[in-house]
Amino acid sequence: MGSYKEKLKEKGDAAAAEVKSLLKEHGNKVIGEVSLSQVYQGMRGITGLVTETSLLDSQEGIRFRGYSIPELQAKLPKAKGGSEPLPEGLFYLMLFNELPTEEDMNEMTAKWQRRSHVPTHVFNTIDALPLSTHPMTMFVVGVMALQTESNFAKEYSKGMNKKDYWEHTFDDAMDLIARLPRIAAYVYRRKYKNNEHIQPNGLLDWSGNFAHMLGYQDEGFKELMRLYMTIHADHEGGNVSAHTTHLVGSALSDPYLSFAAGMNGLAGPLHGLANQEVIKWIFEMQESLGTDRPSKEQIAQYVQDTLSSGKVVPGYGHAVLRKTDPRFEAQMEFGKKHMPDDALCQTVWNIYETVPPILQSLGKVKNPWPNVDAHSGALLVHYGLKEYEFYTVMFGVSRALGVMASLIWDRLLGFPLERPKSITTELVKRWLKGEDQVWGD
Ligand code: HAX
Repeated sequence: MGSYKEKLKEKGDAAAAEVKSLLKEHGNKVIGEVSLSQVYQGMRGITGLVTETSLLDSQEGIRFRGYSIPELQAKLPKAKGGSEPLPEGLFYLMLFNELPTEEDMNEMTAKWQRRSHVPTHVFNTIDALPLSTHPMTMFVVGVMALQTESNFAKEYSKGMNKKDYWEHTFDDAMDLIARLPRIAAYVYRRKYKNNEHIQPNGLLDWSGNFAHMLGYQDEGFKELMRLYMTIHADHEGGNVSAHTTHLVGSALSDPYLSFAAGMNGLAGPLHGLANQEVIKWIFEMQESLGTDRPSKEQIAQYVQDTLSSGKVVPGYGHAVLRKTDPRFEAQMEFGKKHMPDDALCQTVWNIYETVPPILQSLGKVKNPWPNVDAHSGALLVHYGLKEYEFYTVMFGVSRALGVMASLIWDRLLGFPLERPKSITTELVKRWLKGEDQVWGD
């Protein structure tokens, strides 16, 4: 057993014993109440999951194993000459609940490099899709084709002991994370760069190599990728991509199947696809106004037009957050440092000043502030990555870090099949008349 596995087993056994005794003593304690509107309206605010890797506070935003984004920026190891945190370090933190040293981080980079080979049939499978296919579909199809490599599935079919689930989940998670940048870059170069592919550079870190394979050699873009891959990695367990990965994984579907399922959720416009929608919406605004520097008055009018045509303002609002997303702030800071005069970034900042009071005035939007997706596209466009349909794939590569670390922990803690109770409106009506009960047995 390699040192990572020994370390994980030790931590996993201790945590599982702690949870067991916690449940033995307090398992019957009631953790909250559920209202009928929560049942009908997306289960908002119902505490029903344990996700160890990160925790979201509605006012403060995300903390990864207790660390905020500015703390990660200060404490995680950086690339030589760089100032952004390396996602390898974040994965180490989420996995082991310990801040990595420079050496730990280098070891993670080296392990991913060694595991990064993508078999040819994956590329051939992607090639079978028409070029018009959305990049997220190509990405998910690539991940599904890679499922042939699942260690977990192979061991399960041989009759694996349930005590070993976590170990093979760990192997699949490490392989998958190592291989995703290659698949994503393949999708990008196939669709947008004439099928001219760039071989990986084994001397680069995970994000630097991703930038290189996409075809962006600028150091600034590599730094952006390190920040981007860090801040998009995890957002506790209830968001659609994380929850779906966890749910599908709870059926003991292997990590490839579970991650692909989560990615299909990320591809929804109310979730990860919002990053493409933001840039599309701004490009359409620029075109309709005939300027790349719309005034705040013009932006306000365009927002009103968007709302009156029955559409949402993409990049604004959140199911949990009630303040500006610190992931938006981190990207704004990056923009102000590296591209303060960029017309698109300035438009994003003007939208930030314009949209919240308009959404507030509607009286129904619970969070009028920007989320992570309101900013990411403008930074990518600055470096030349204008093909906005690809943006959610980049989000997906990053999200693998959080959902895979969580899946390993699900298995270390021996979490069971997820199976909440559902009801019908007919039953609700009988319950309201006192004729039946709505809770499960
Ligand atoms: N523009 C217009 N209306 C909005 C809005 C926005 N940005 N955000 C919320 N609303 C509306 C809702 O559509 C809802 O209207 P109805 O009652 O008429 O249906 C009402 O305000 C109440 O919604 P809410 O309770 O504030 O928000 P929800 O928890 O239901 O939804 C969403 C959260 C993120 C889906 C929502 O804010 C939204 O659609 N935002 C725009 C899309 C977006 O940016 N998504 C990315 C979110 C972050 C993420 O997951 N990134 O990956």
